Amino acid sequence: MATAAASASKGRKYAQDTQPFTVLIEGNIGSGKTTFLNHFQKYENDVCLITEPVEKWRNVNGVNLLEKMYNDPKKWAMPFQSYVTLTMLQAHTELTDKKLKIIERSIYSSRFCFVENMFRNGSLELGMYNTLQEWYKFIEQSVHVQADLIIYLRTSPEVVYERMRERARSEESCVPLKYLQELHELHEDWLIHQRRPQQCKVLVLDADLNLENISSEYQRSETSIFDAISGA
Ligand code: D5M
Repeated sequence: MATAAASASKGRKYAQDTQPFTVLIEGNIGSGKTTFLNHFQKYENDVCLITEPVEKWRNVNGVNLLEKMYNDPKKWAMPFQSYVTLTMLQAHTELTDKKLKIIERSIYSSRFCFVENMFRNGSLELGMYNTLQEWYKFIEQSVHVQADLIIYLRTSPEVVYERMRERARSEESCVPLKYLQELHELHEDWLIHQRRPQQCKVLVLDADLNLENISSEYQRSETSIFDAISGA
């Protein structure tokens, strides 16, 4: 198998020819990404669904990096982001013979939202932040991580704060509303105000809606995805 560096030196990106139409599901913590993905289970013959690798982050050979990152961000934000980058890269390049791939979050949300926020709030030092940016630049130049469509599950911070508290994931017990407000603004900057480099179309769904009322939003996204594939 070609390496990323070898592919790049030939002007081709690693995994460029092996990826189907790719959709990223983006949104704040508790925005309903997993529920959204579950909606597509019925198309499992045609769709490769890749959930966010949270369980890997919670158990790196017995070490819970997610917990350590929340409890002691100054020490653990960098190793956590390093591992997130690896696991998201695995997700972006995973092979499939299905014609559609849907990935929960991406290397982009790590970069534009979480890492940016950790730098601004002092969890990442400048040298750590710059190291991660160098990784992102190299990955962007040499590996095919681009998506064809982003679906943004847009929420209000207050709504996702309630959902996060209800689901009560132990690692997130210390997460304040302010953190979700900051992440919200970074998602908005990226996906609504287009203040980050982003080449693909963004479909925005109202993800404040509860489960009973969100089905029309799911339907809209399904139509958009299948229309885009047939026109691709
Ligand atoms: O839950 C995923 C959890 O992982 C949530 O606590 C946010 C956290 N997460 C996800 N990606 C990152 C990055 N890149 N940095 C820091 N924290 C992250 P979910 O409900 O899917 O949002």
